[in-house]
Amino acid sequence: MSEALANLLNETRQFPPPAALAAQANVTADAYDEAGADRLAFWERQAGRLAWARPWDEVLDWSNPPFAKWFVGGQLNVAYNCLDRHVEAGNGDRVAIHWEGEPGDTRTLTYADLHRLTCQAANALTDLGVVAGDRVAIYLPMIPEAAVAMLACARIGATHSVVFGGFSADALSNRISDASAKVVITADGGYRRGKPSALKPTVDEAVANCPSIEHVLVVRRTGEEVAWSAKDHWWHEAVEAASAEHVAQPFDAEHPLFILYTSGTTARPKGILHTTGGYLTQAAWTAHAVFDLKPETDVYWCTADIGWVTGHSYIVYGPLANGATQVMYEGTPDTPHKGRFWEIVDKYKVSILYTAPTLIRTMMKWGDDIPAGFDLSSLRLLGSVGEPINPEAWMWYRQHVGRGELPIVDTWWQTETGAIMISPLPGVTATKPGSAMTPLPGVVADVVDDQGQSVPNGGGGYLVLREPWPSMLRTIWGDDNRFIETYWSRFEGMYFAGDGAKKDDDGHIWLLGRVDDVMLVSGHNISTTEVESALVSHPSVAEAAVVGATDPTTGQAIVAFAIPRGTTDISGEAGERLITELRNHVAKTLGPIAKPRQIMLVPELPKTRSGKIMRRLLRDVAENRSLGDVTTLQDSSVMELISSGLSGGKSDED
Ligand code: 6R9
Repeated sequence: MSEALANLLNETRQFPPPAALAAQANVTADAYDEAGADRLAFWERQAGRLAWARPWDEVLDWSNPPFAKWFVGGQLNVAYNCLDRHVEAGNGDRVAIHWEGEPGDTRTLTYADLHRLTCQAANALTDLGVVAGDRVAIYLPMIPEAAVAMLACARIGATHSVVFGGFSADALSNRISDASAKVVITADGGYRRGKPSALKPTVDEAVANCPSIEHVLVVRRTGEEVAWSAKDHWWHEAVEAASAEHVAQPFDAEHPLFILYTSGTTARPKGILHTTGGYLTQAAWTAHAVFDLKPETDVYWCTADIGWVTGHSYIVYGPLANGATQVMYEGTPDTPHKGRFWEIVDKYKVSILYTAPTLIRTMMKWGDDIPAGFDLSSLRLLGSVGEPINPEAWMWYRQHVGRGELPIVDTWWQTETGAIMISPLPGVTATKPGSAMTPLPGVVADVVDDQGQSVPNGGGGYLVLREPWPSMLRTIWGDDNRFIETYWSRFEGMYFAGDGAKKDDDGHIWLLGRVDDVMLVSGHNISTTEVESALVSHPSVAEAAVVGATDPTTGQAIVAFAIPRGTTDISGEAGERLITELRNHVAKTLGPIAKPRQIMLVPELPKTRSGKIMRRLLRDVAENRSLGDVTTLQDSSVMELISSGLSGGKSDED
């Protein structure tokens, strides 16, 4: 039988947790034993970290798989857990959000401030006729009102659907219609790359096609002129006029908390539905365990957009449920200069930084001297999410951001899983650069072959989850059949995540990219991640993407796109030489089977808003080129080809 996925990359470096962190860690190795002995009792204890208005009767009802019910019969209010209980405990003066606008304006919101604003927004939404069970769309820039809007919905039991501020009117109206949202919360605009970037016109265009929308609440952020209709209300007028008194009602543990759309590779977006008790339990516990959050002393910063699941679980619900202090930043990392992120770390004395591999590789490309120009000594823990992190990017992160000593947690999870599933525990795990290591306590993951059989150590295949988990998606909004088809049909009784993975000789898990992207070269299934990591391990490469392109001899051939590091000379013959060297470097690192047929040196790669490389577009480019044309040096026509498929940079893909 053929192997499901080849295991080519061999990485032997390993870093134990710093002794001081391990000695004080929130979670120790005992957690694995406890969860191993009784998984449901383990999750029950983590649910106990929250405040419940009514305790549950049963931890898990799995009598009708794949439709799970967690903490059956329990009742709680998510906003109460994220705000009121911290204020009641005497921590109202603690900073919840240090907000930094892109132009440099700032706001500081304590837990008492956030609580007051959320109560007012809850009253304002109620005044507009929003009741528990209604859907509210949120289309906002990275401003505190985004968190307030989400919490206000949660507070009154309305289900929010946050849509990326970069999406088109079409994408927005499809999502509003699919969920029949009653209200949309937006802003006049936000700041991006030094300029105001309008949002309201996109909403106006979308709402014109959405009869379900009764009201539009508009936050004033940029002060730019906006068109106005009878449905529109200024946020500041509605919210500021509303009472700050609001008693949070408890909702059932399985009450719908939010819908978040992911489109994957096929057309119609899927509305991933998350509910209340299980979601908050796992979001809160993982923030506590994986980031080792100490609410009294840490300053935490997750650089994700709030429209990505990472922003939901690790800006809003996880950190706030723990009473943490965090930084929220509106803008891009290179505005007004390429050191903006490090300046923010320095300014707010950030101690925990959670970001994406795409950003780390971008920082690598910009050069080591940029982080070196700032005081990053407040940092004590680094995290990564969104894509496999190549070993070289991991090492760069540790070296140039983490002073060569900080632990890195590479966290694997998905919109569908709701919270982190596979990750090191920072005080326990000896990490390997590029590996997400082991499933968290209470999570049962495996790598299986085509037949659904567990692969032995050293083998590659499909990443699956064998047991339900509290923050799992409950269904696809309005389409239970698609939920079953998409996630539970490939392997009997298992959730299939869509990712390829391997177990190394110690049984540690390495993510190998989406199985849709796997390349079939002369009968071997080769992962994009391993070839990309081999390319990035060359000192002249900052970032790489590879795709399989149809090839008359090998079935598919590997075509690579590489972004050179900082000062690399890629003109004329130097470029030709570099390409030859890179092809040989990959062959030497992974074996001749993985040698790219063709490498193009490019200045940029097409990415989604959450930083994932859109290999589909690169495949189009790769397959349209004539075979003889092997070397293209910073050929702008390559990028024109790529960008012509991107419809003005507003990608509707995540
Ligand atoms: C949280 C998030 C999910 C997909 C997932 C996988 C990729 C995320 C990763 C990772 C390797 C990691 N992914 N984290 N791959 N290592 N640490 O990203 O959710 O936007 O739904 O994407 O992202 O392919 O299946 P989402």
